[in-house]
Amino acid sequence: MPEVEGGAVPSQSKGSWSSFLKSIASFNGDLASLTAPAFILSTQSLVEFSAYWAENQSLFIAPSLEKDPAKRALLVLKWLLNTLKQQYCSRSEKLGSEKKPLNPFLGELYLGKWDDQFGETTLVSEQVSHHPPVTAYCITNEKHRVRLQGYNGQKASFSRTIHVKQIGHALLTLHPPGSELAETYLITLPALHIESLIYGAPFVELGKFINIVSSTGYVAKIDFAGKGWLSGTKNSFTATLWKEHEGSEKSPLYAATGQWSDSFVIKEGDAKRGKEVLSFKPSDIKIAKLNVAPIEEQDVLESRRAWSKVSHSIEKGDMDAVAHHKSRIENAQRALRKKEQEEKRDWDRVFFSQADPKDKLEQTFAGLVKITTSLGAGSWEGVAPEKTAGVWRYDENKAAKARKPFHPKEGSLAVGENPDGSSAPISRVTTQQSTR
Ligand code: HC3
Repeated sequence: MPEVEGGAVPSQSKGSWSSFLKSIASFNGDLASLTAPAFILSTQSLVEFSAYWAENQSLFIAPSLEKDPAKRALLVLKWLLNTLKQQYCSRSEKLGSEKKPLNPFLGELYLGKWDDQFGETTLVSEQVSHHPPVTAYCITNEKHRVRLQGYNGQKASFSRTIHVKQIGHALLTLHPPGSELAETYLITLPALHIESLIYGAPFVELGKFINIVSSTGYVAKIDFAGKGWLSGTKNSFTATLWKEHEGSEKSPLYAATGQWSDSFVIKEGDAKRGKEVLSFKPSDIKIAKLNVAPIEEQDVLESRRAWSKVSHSIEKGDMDAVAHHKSRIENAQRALRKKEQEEKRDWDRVFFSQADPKDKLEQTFAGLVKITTSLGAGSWEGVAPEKTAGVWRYDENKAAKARKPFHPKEGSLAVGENPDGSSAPISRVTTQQSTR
């Protein structure tokens, strides 16, 4: 990668890249408001990112096959460490840099399944809030009784580069072999910042920590110390796993060190003296892409169908058409919000609802939150309902009733399409060579 200011920026885009850099120095923290140059726009919406959690199917299922609770907790840690490469650097590896994803509209859906030797695993990802932007997801394998659900929003700031705090959390629920008792793992989300912005080839580096706290009493902490921080090695981390009241971060059962994007080792006991039990390379793991319905079979609210015209225009580099098709969706969304306000009602989420404090899961969750907070994660914003428009959970009752068309009355209106599938008339918008 050229280590020259703007060195990776196509020559015709140098001007727009430096204007973009100037604009982010004073942006308001709302990532959606960033207007990025054409070459850095992605055709993928943020609702699609939920799939990264389970593309390593064998590792996602593995904990539910393990009888020993300590080893199960270790397998959860191994799975999670492995998801990081997919979540945070698979795009820049594939595309040469981290592009700016499409901002999901309220009600946008990304649905699909993995079907393999582990049976069927389904993904439901839904944009449950637009202001602030929040995506909720639920990934379920019925055969092995594993479910991951969670939601996340982002809060950004600028100081030398873009820093992003993630607000929200994930909950993994599984049933150990032969047991009817569910166990739950609360997973916190790491902070991140963008590296190499100045050179025009942005990529993600993780910061702060992730905690995994289990209802079985096992606790793991992953500390990130990427390039430019403590160790100077890109994507580096140290992790420890211990049992509450029996061990501690300083005297763990297992410790892992390495680079989450490259390779790491897991040792019994502490990282310095312990015996190696496993060495691991995320790139050796088979990645299974999610099967998504062909666009013509998708609902109007499904991401790839809704954004298809925008995505084609980005691929063709036709920025006028990008702006035109984006504003069709944005205008339709504005009109719908206005209508809802007038009629004093809210958009119906198809798969998610607000958490019900009376639920068993919420009681377990409250206990896990206490442990997380006691670990010194004082500034943790994993539960900040005012910043994520609530605490979002998968709603089995809603999901059982969900059928296409998901919003028979307003689905087409929501994306600016006529009910017959044609585009609603809209005045053509022309812009400069950059768009949100
Ligand atoms: C910050 C980010 C959008 C958010 C992305 C999140 C946090 C979304 C949830 C996933 O589970 C994990 C994840 C991975 C990457 C995060 C993106 C990286 C860059 C993107 C910014 C909005 C783009 C900034 C623009 C530019 C041009 C620098 O890439």
